Parts: sequence; C-alpha cells; structure tokens
Amino acid sequence: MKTAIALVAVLALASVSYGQAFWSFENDSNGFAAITSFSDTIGVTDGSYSAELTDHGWLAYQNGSGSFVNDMRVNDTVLIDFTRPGYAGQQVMLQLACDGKTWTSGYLPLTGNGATDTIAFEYGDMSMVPENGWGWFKLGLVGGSDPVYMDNVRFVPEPATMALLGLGSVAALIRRRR
Ligand SMILES: [Ca+2]
Repeated sequence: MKTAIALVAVLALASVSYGQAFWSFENDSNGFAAITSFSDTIGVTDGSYSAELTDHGWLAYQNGSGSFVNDMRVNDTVLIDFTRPGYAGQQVMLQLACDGKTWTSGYLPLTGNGATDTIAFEYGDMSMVPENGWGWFKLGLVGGSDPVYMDNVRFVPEPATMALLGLGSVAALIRRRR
C-alpha cells in the first residue's frame, strides 16, 4: 500500500516537473524569429498570452537556439495547444533536429471554428539523443491563411517512460528504508 502511494506521488511529481509549459509566449517569442504578435484573448491556455501565427509557409516558425534540447528526452511527446478561430481543415506539422538527426511529423489537423486542440507530436520511436545537444524546432501550417494561435508548448514523457522513472524512484526509496 505504501509502495502504491509512493508510486502515485512520484508519478504526480514527474508529470508536474516534465509537463510544465516550456514555451508560453508571454509577450515573448521564446526564440522563434517569426513570432512577432501575441494575443491576450484568443488561444491562451497558459499564462496571459498566446503567440499569433500568420505565416503559412513550409516550417515557417523556427527556433534554432537549441536551448530546448537539454529539456527533451528520447521518448518525450511534444504537446502544443493550437486555437484556430477560422474554418476547419488547417493542419500543423513539426520538425525536430538534434544529435545530427532530423524527425518530421505528419500533418495533423486542427478542428477550427475557435476550438483549442492539444496536438501531440510523438517522436519517441526515433533514434536521436537530445542530451547530445544542438538542434532546431520548426513548426509549419498548411491549408488556409487565417491566423492560428499557439500556447503551452511542453515536453512530456510517454507513459511507459514515466512508469519506469516512477518505479526506479520507488525502488530507490524502498532500498533506502531497508
Ligand atoms: Ca501563454
């Protein structure tokens, strides 16, 4: 019973520390050169502002600072909240590079009509090692020219990784008690 409680506590802690907003665009481009406008009314899912995306070019939004690489893990999922006031049918994509490798997602559809979609980009099946450093993070939009609003970019371990992290911590706790 104590072990179960400890496991739940560790998982809760893990999700808090790894699931927090990494980029929240609080009137701040957070290193994305193409982001210059923010909204305090549309698509705000963390803090007080979202980023307004108006450029619909191929992977138009690039963050090449590489600073995010240290916060990524091999099996993370990138979660991003997108809100599109216009019609449905627009799609988003993500490209990540680090450790000399590149991964590009498919196009993932947005609901449109003012709905907020939390899009999960899963790159856990690739072989890049974030800890090895350098990289870029590029976002693109296709299928329309209306603005899309983005907020609350976070890196979240996939459930299996979180469970392993939790079990490892619990095992360490149990060993310490003996
Ligand atoms: Ca925000």
